[in-house]
Amino acid sequence: MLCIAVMLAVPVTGHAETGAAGWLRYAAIRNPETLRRDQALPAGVVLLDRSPVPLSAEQELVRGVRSMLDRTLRIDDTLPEEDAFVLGTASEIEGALPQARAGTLQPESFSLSVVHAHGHAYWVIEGGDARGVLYGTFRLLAKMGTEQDLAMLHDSESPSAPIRWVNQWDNIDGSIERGYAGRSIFFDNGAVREDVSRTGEYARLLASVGIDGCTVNNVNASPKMLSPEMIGGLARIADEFRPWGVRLSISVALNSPQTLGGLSTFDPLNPQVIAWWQSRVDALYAQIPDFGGFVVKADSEGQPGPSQYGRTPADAANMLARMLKPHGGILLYRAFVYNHHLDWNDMKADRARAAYDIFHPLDGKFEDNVVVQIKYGPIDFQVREPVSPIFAGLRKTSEAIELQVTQEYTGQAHHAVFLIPLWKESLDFDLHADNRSTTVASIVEGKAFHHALGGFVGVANVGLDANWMGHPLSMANLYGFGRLAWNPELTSAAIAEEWTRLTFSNNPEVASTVDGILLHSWHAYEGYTGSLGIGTLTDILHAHYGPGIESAERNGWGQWFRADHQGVGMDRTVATGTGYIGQYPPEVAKRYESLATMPDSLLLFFHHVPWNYRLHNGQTVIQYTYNAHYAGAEEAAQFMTDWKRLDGLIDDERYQKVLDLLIYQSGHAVVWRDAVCNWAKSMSGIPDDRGRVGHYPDRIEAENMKLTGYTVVDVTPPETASGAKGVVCEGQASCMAETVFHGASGWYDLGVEYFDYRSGDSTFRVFLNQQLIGEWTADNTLPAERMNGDTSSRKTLDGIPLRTGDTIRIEGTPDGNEPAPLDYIAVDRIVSRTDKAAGSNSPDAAQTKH
Ligand code: GCW
Repeated sequence: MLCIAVMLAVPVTGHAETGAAGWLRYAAIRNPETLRRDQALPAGVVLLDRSPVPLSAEQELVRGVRSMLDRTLRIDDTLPEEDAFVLGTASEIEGALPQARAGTLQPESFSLSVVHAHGHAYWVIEGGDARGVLYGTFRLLAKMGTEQDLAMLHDSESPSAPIRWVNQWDNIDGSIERGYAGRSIFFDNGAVREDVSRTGEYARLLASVGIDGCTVNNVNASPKMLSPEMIGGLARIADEFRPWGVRLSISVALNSPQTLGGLSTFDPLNPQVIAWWQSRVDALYAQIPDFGGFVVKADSEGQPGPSQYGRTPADAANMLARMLKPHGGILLYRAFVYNHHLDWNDMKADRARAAYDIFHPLDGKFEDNVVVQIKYGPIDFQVREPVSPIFAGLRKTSEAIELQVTQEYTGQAHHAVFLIPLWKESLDFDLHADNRSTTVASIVEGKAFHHALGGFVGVANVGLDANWMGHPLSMANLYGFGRLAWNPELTSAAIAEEWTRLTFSNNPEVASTVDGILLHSWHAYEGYTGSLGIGTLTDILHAHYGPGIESAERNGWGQWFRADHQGVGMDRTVATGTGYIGQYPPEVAKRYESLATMPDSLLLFFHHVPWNYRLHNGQTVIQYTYNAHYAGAEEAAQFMTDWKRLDGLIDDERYQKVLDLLIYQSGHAVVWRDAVCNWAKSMSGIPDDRGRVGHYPDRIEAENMKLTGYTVVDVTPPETASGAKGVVCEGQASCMAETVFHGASGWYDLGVEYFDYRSGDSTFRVFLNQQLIGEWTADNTLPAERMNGDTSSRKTLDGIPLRTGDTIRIEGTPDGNEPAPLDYIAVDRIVSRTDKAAGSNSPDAAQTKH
């Protein structure tokens, strides 16, 4: 209790942090009790192996202790005659301090213990190999950073699986596909960038959570990745990675022998093609002896593949795997192979079936260093999907789960969405193969079916922005990915807590506030985007960001939910639908086939039902849709309010950055809510029984205001603007929209809904009668150049005293192609302010106070 009180009394203000340090901030420990306890820690460190990876461990320990405890550890070569940290692999510990040996340690594992010998205490970090020493050291530092009692040090950990990799979707021109934090840390202008120092910092972050591999370029790969110049550049990145035990790998395009090598074919069974690949593999290993291997996306979304020559994925994978094998390299072949020209009119067509249909017949035909890399769900990183049935469909083939750390379909670093609970649902899901327990985690760990390899791949897409991922809270996903890959048994709450303490503060108020936001965020996002398993409902043809509901229907991409006036949902049953459910092992298939046992959360993924179908939770599909979207938007608004509790308790820079993002998110959540609810209402013809949808008494539509210079335009899709219309200022220096306030006098929050294109920085000024009460610039980087669900944004002016008859005027000044577009203003009466509690909600009363 005492320590909590002391900590709360020391606010951290004024001090700015960019987020570049991630969770490796090693913040100074202030809690006097912890400091007193940590007095007992030794003053020196001995490293028994001076190879690069353990050397990083030693330096990291010195750096962390210096930063957290304000002390410099003395470095010794041999065991000193005093207490010390002792770092080494099993055989070295055996030689120097046999009494400390932990028993058999697998590669990459570690054991932490305090051993008393020769009258001294030794804090031993023993690794199964060099990486194990590094991972153990980072674990020890995390324990120190979260103020655990190190005197009790006793921990022994092994990674769940050998493959714990990140993929980066970086293009060689320096852009990043689905990256939301600036340009590539690896490439620029067609080559590896001159300054690759950020890549070493990235590897350090990765190693600190046990990630041991990084694929540096987009799975939509450029053949130029295999040119001699590029290989030289890759070797420079590998040099940065190596001290952190991170192996470099690349994605390759299967047509490289043709486009880069000048051959007439890229048939994987052609001898010349094979010889060409061999020459490239030799060149890679000559310069990068610890090269990790290749990732292959083929026959998918326009990428070249073996099907062009009537060959199978196994033919292509094995050809490459055989060359990598003598070097210890592996070949990851992505199961994300599907036809994106499906026939909408064919009620049996189903994209979800593709991975199983293609890969199940190939089971047992792959080399043992091939791993099939499988997205968690059968479609594409949606806000909720069932697990892919192919996880249970490969008994003799190693598998890895692909998770998307970068928030493509989940808010693109503009929305806070902590993805660990989503991933946990997939990993914990029991597929009941062979009528026994086979969770997805146990399958990818290689345990369930005794696979040689297996593991976890996270599509990370960090960029050059100082804070790596754009949204400070997004880093929790990278941290959590590493932690889960290391140990999928960890709970979401434990991961959130650890990350928050290391990233922000050990202050319990900070920890509980941030954890609360993180742990509710996925559910909130699902609530206001796509509930009941319908899919994310974003514009799937463009940015994959804001609402764009109908974009998923009536085209070849197969992200259908088949909504019409009668009902909604994809019938994937065996009885009447696409038969997809039959790809699951019988126990799971039985549960999904029957509406009686179908979980509500995935209903529309598996079944087509009437809009008024009643869920297990008692609500109809349509009413639940309305309720979930309103509840989700309310939760998002609550995050903003909760975050304000941290003012003064964390550094100003990150406090303000997250606050601005949460304010934006709460506005965009309303855009989502309204778009989906209005669409669902017009589709179903069934009104909201709580009267909210389509009735906005507090809104004044821009198109109904008195306009000077502004013109009214239709917005498409219509549900992405209130009243389906907005106003634009075109061919004018500036324009005005004006209205007279007819409501009751009182305190109000004034929300201005406008559109903020990717380019152009329009400015807006709001006047109450003649008084300027707010102004801002629309300079956010949102992914569209027009009025739609991607660009719709809200600015809220809090606490405005309005009187009946007041004039509210907005002046918009366009910039570039952005015509200062407006949608509406929302005039929300404040009911919970202290003025109200004091018995007055009159602006007259409030004004006399000044
Ligand atoms: O989610 C989709 C993305 C594509 C991506 C593809 C894939 C790299 O929209 O940008 O391409 O998946 O995973 O291959």
